[in-house]
Amino acid sequence: MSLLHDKLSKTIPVYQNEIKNFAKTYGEKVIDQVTVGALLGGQRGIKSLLCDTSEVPADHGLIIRGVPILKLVDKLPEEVFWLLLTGELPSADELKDLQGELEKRRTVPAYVWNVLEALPKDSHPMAVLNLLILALQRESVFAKRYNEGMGKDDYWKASLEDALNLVARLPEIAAAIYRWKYDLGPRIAPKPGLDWGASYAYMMGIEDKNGGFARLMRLYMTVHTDHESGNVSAHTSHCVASALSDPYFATSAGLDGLAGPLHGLANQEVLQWLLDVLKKFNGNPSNEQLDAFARDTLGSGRVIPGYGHAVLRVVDPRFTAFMDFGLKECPESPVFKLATQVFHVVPEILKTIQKIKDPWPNVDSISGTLLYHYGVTQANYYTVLFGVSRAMGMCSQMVMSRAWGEPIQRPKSITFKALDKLAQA
Ligand code: HAX
Repeated sequence: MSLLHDKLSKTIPVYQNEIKNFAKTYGEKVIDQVTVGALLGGQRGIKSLLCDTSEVPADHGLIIRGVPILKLVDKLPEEVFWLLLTGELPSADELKDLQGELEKRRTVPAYVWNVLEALPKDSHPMAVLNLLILALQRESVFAKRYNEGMGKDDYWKASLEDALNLVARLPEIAAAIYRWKYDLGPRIAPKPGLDWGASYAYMMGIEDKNGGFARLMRLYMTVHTDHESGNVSAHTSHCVASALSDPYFATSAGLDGLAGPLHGLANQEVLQWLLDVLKKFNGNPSNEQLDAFARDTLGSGRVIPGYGHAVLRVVDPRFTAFMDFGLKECPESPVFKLATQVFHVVPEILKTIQKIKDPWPNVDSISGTLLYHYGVTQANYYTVLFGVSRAMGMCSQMVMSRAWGEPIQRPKSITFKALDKLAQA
């Protein structure tokens, strides 16, 4: 058994008991109300999900298990994975053990490559990623043990097995998608001894003389892991897993949601928007030109991608993490420079539009510019990188939900007629 499994075997029973007793004591306590506005507004802000892996206060941004994300930027993604699951950062021995587990589990079955090769090259990389995760579903330990009659107390253990196996394999799968999709040559096998993020960078085959791309990939994978449970991808995977669909089904479903332009696909949209600006002005524009370009986008009924957020009301700290990285590693990159210029111009415009609640940049407004600098110029791949990292968060949430025994989710829908009646009453 892994040290992670051992640790969770000690902490999870305490967590289970706490929640069971809490439900008994406070089951009838009202904690929120549903207004007609919230119902018609995408259930925005209704407190109706339990998530202990992370939280996102509107005025702070992402906090993972009590640690603000800007305090985690020097950590490896696998350290954050441990933190998400256990509530503590791993010791050196625990980290080594987890890395050993991931290395041991990372071999991708050959049939996955057959599925990849059979797909049309013009498939969106997110469709390919999600299909390959589904292809792996037959490996699910959760599904197998469930069919063998596993008891409820063991659900989290089987989910953890699936989580570890999936997280271990995703970098090789995602790197293979990159090389296949853009005709970059044969797959690159993992190199022993590399950490999880650096290994992903290596398998993509990007030339990385000073290690900058590996550093970016570690940061990228660290900051994208989790964002509490109400966002579309986490919420979806959470809901699917509540039916006891295994982590392969639930992760693939969640990542389908990540592939929407209002969510994770925004990073692809941002890069395209920035390249359009550079093309139109034959290089970096003046602030006045950029202002006019942004107003044109808004005037044509489109959103400015990478700006605004359903929860945040401050600059996304993940944006700050990438901004700091870019200022240190590639301050002269034209596309990165443009993203920093947009940060000075666009919020001033968005602040003047009353309906927009958050005029500030989110993570997607800048992440792609750094990838672009290192040669990952294919914007429609960016959400795959996001997804590989986010799988850690979704899987961690699933382990915790199976641990406390979350029942199948089943909110209630009502007809407009019934809503009208309730509103008039
Ligand atoms: N540009 C133009 N209009 C915007 C806007 C932006 N960046 N952000 C919000 N708005 C508009 C909304 O479209 C909405 O207009 P309508 O009422 O006409 O539909 C209005 O302002 C109110 O929206 P809001 O309450 O401020 O924001 P929402 O919670 O409804 O939506 C979104 C949050 C992130 C979807 C929104 O800000 C947006 O579309 N941003 C651009 C896309 C983007 O960057 N998405 C990534 C978000 C982060 C993420 O999930 N990453 O994975």
